[in-house]
Amino acid sequence: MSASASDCLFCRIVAGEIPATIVHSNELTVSFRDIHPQAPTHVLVVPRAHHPNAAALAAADPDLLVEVMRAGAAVAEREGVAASGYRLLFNTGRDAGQTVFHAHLHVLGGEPLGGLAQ
Ligand code: DGP
Repeated sequence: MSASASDCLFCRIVAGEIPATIVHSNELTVSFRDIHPQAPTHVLVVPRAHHPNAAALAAADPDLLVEVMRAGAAVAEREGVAASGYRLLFNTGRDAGQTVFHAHLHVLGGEPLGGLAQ
């Protein structure tokens, strides 16, 4: 998969072309606040490299998927929700409600989250 896609919103955030509130970044991932938060903490972790969804990321670069998960756990620690609990969520495909086709991990927490759905 290509390192970036010029028409991809999250590639443009990674490149600094579109502003976002970044809470964590490293060589492989960037984490920023969701523009429409669904919980007191709602951060998106994206790989810098473009992969259209989590399944494609897992198939192409499983080590990078692990790095995304590790960054999600680091974000939860920094946001102060690790002890009380948090949700890590990938929407994959249309029926799951995926709207941005660059793999992204939702980190949700800061309040009781209820059932399975976001
Ligand atoms: P999903 O439905 O899983 O594809 O989640 C996409 C998320 O991306 C959604 O919760 C809203 C968020 N989002 C969409 N556009 C922007 C943006 O321009 N900036 C930020 N920070 N988040 C965005």
